[in-house]
Amino acid sequence: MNHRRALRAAVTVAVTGVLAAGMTMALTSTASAGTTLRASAAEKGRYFGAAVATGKLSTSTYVTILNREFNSVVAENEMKWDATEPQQGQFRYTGGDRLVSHAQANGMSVRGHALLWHQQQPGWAQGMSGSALRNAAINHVTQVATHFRGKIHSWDVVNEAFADGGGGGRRDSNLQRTGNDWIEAAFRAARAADPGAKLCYNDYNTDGINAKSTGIYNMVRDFKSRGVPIDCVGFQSHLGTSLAGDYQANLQRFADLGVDVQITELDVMTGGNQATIFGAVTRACMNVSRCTGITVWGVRDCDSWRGSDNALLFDCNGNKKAAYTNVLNALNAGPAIPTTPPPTDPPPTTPPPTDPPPTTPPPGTPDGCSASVSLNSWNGGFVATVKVTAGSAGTNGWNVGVTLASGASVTNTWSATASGSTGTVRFANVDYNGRLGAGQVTEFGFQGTGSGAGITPTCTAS
Ligand code: G2I
Repeated sequence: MNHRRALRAAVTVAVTGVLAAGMTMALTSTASAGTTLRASAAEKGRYFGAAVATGKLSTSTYVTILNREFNSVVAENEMKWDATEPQQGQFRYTGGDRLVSHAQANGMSVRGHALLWHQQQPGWAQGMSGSALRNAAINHVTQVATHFRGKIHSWDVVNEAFADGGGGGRRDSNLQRTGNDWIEAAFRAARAADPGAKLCYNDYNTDGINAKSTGIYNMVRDFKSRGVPIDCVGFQSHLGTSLAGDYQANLQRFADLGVDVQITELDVMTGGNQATIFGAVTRACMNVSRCTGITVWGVRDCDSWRGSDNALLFDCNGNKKAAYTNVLNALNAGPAIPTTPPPTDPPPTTPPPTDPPPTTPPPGTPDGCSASVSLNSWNGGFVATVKVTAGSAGTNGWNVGVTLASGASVTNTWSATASGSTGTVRFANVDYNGRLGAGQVTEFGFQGTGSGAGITPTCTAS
């Protein structure tokens, strides 16, 4: 079904209590008897989440349900571009930080939504184009992912970039007009900024094998073949009165590409089939071992952007609906995500070498440090990720110099401090990454305008 865009705010999620065992349990379809969505999902190695409007975290009915039933949250609006960078270069994290705190206090993980999207852009970005917009967008990704670094389970790096209708191609937008590589540039910047977060592409009308989901499938396959960092695909699943027969097969074909899949914004039109569809979607996820979690787009019907559709699991008074029961039963009946079995190989029969460590460094390991760069370039800008490797003596600190092409300049830097922005620019370690043991590696990055061609870093250790 189509998106409806005028809505209401939504929900909150929280949870306390049992985050039980999950991952170590059953490898097969062992039924369990969890009595909350979060406990039942966790027993099967998965999360069950809700979209939250932080304004509702002071509403007690809402928070009670959130904390009891959910172990994952996503901000319905507060981590979007318009909310986090209302003026260019001025970042505001109040709502997002509040949600993260609530999650941490209640044993919930956080999905980040969404770094780049054609909707809900701040006014200043809506009016931009070309390399100015590309640079602003990549800077946005870098800044926001850096701010929340280490706190986000999965980021929707790019949201809704494919067109509806039969073509299976990209949606036109100001971002798309900066060049077809904008999506991969965003994923690379997000990886550099928060290497621990899973990076997802998220979209709607992808609930089955159709032209749009196939367009996305082809992009993911291409990204995997070229090493573009993508870890997961989100299927929003804003559903109507029926569910495509190949819903599960579609999830599975993406999983078979080597990415996780997640149901990210589930809600279902009210009516005779609502509870059945909620149950079927949950079963489909449980049957796909790489389907790692389900998020519903709000807590109670009255919290939903879909207004009178009554599209969620709890009624406006906070009572569980039939759909809730079907979801809970499907979680309890489903298989757990298989855990990776411990290695069964016998331990090596040759003893480890007992020679004393060499006193001279192996050839090719300089005494000081070395640096190498990987570049993510587009027409008009680039992101450089620099790997610093300590030599045989380790480092107390390091300093990396690069000479930029004429016309190029550094616009922002992470995990290092830059001196200068054009010509020869030097990057010094920050306090937490200067001290490296022999052979140890750290990374920093910077974004620039102009061409990144020919950057050859040189490293000096102290
Ligand atoms: O449209 C449903 C969802 C489709 N996928 C991406 C999601 O990010 C999207 O969420 C909705 C929110 O549920 C709405 O709450 O995104 C809408 C914006 O496109 C959100 O609506 C906005 C209203 O348009 C604004 O007028 C309002 O100020 O919510 C804002 C905060 O209540």
